[in-house]
Amino acid sequence: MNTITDKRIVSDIDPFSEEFRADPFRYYAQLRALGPIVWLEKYNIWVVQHYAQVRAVLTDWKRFSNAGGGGLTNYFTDKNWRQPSIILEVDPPAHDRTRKVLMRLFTPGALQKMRTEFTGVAQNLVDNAIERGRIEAVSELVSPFPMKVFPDAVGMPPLDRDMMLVYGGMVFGAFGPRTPWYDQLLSRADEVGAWIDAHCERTALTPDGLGAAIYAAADTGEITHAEAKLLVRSFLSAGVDTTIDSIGLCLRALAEHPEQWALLRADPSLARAAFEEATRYDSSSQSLFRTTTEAFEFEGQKLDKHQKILVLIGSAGRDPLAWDEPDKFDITRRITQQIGYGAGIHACVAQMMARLEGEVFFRALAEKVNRLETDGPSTLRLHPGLRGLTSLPIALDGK
Ligand code: OVM
Repeated sequence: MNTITDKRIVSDIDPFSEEFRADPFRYYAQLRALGPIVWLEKYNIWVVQHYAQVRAVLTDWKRFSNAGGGGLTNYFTDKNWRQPSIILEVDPPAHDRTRKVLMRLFTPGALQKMRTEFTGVAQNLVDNAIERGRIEAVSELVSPFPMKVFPDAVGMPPLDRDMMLVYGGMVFGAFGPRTPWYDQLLSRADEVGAWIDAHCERTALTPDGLGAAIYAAADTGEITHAEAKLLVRSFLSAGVDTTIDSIGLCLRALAEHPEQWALLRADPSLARAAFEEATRYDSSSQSLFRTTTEAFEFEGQKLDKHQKILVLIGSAGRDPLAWDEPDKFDITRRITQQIGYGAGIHACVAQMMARLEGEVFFRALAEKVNRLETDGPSTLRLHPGLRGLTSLPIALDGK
């Protein structure tokens, strides 16, 4: 009998259940009340839920590795459905080489060019929404934005929305447990995988986009051409659903907090801060996984080698030990410790592009829209994967 192991705090909470996903914030508070690290008996995994422990895990890549896979599947012991990501699901030194190539894409100049292009798209979408007056915002206003600006920036032809949704479901659904819903999705893995692959080929990309810039790093020998293709795949995997869902949740937060909307409408320069606050308060990426590389003690608890840790960044963003009035949506909050993009060496590599999309979208909205209200109940996606809305009816008037 191991006395350290006996200290384990056990919970039967299921973070992948529909009940949990319908209101994760209530369960986060329950988990935080239990202790700094909790054993989830349903999946035999650890979970951390406080800001300090979340940051500690994410910044200790040697002991909390990404090579075990981005989700519940443990690559140290089991095989995954798709070839592992060569940036997300590897440790240094392999990680540093691929990360460097992507980091270089987001220079101030590149972002400035994107800003100009994104702004035109956002303004058009907002104008169309105002013209209609009452819309289902997810399909008519929110998702068309990343679906247009992202492939344009990468240098891809317009993307098939249904294919992207199915692929996103597969990538992020794979971070959860095997369920009938997930198996059903995976039945299309060959077809969707081939479609994605074809879009990542150099010949499918324009010569002036981010995709071409990734292939340019292959020409200099920094990475191989096969690696370039996989990095384009990472872009396509992580870059569309995440921003659609985060912008949708931010829009809902604004529509449901009229006083916050009034602030933004009066001062559109608050758009970036509003999106930053939504990334803390309620955004698409609520959790990440790490896998232990050895046995060691963490927070007085013995962890074994190759154990999975669920890292609840969404809970860290609501931790009262780290934030004043964490459950309040306050777009004037000064955020210097954002955790919504993760932390450490794997923190979202395109976070400046994500912030830019949010800023540009909400600035266009604030500049053009006067009344913004919910127009019926919104619905959340409840199966495992990203947090996001499947519908958001809103009513809006122009200025
Ligand atoms: C990747 C990838 C896929 C999904 C998410 C992600 C949050 C990365 O294929 O590299 O980062």
